[in-house]
Amino acid sequence: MKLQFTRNLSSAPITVAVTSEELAAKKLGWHNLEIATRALHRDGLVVLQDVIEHSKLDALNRTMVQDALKLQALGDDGPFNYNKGNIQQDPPMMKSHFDPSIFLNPLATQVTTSVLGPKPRLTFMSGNSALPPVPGVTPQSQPVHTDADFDHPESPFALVVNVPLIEMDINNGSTEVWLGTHNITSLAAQEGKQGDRASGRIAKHLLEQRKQERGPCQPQVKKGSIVIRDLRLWHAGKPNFSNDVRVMLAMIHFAPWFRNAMTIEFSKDLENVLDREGSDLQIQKRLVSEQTIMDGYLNRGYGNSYNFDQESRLEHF
Ligand SMILES: O=C(O)CCC(=O)C(=O)O
Ligand SMILES: [Fe+2]
Repeated sequence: MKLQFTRNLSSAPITVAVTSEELAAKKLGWHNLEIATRALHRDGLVVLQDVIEHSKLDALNRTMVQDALKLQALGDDGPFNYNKGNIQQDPPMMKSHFDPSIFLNPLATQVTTSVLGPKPRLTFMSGNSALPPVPGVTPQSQPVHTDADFDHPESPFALVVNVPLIEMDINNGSTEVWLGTHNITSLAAQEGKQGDRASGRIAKHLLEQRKQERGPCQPQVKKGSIVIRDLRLWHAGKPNFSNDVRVMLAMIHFAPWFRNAMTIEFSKDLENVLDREGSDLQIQKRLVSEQTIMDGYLNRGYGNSYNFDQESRLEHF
């Protein structure tokens, strides 16, 4: 029998109602910053609502939906994650498609900084697209997993900043999340080797046990929201039963002390924007020509082929 000192908490995430004043100031007030920070520590996830202008999301969505269909057409050779209904998909990192309120949102960075410390490292910018059903194929859920598929710190070290480009709900594959699991999980809970296509899966008996304590939820997330999730949190991509591709961008902010070595490829024409709008982050970047971006951005790996661990890790902590 496990000792229980905690009160029963909801399976549904906390949503911060960002005010128009906060939006204009590009800064949350203390009250909302407290809510977001405490939610991330307690639940491992928080939603910031009414943060991004819909027209900006629509413009990017038009491009990325077209791209998603190209990637889907690659079939077995495509960058799918766990099953073919969910693909890893980069946005084109060039000025014509880059809106800082989407990729370098100051409110998101304020919250990640509150948890991780000054100047989080931005080393990963990609997306997960839940694809509409294919005739003759039964829509599948991903196994419940953690994206931290390695021996990770027990304190917050990485936050995923998710920006869905359309409203997300049960019908179009809103991500299933298991709140609070970031605080109880470790490598011992996982199956699969780091980097494998299906790594990070949580053992079945642990899911059964956790369900009794605090079950999963597929939240409805309004368009214009940002979802910030602890990298350790148990979650699963769910089937998209709708006719619309559901694109959800994923930017990872690592703690400044966590020496993740990944770099992001950007077009040179973004250099000034990144310097100006990303000055509260350490952006680990490689500047390349626009042509190199065009040739490469739809030709990357699946999600778990990236290394979210750090260099020269402490061995005996
Ligand atoms: O697309 C989603 O909702 C989640 C995808 C995911 O968790 C993954 O591919 O690792
Ligand atoms: Fe995942």
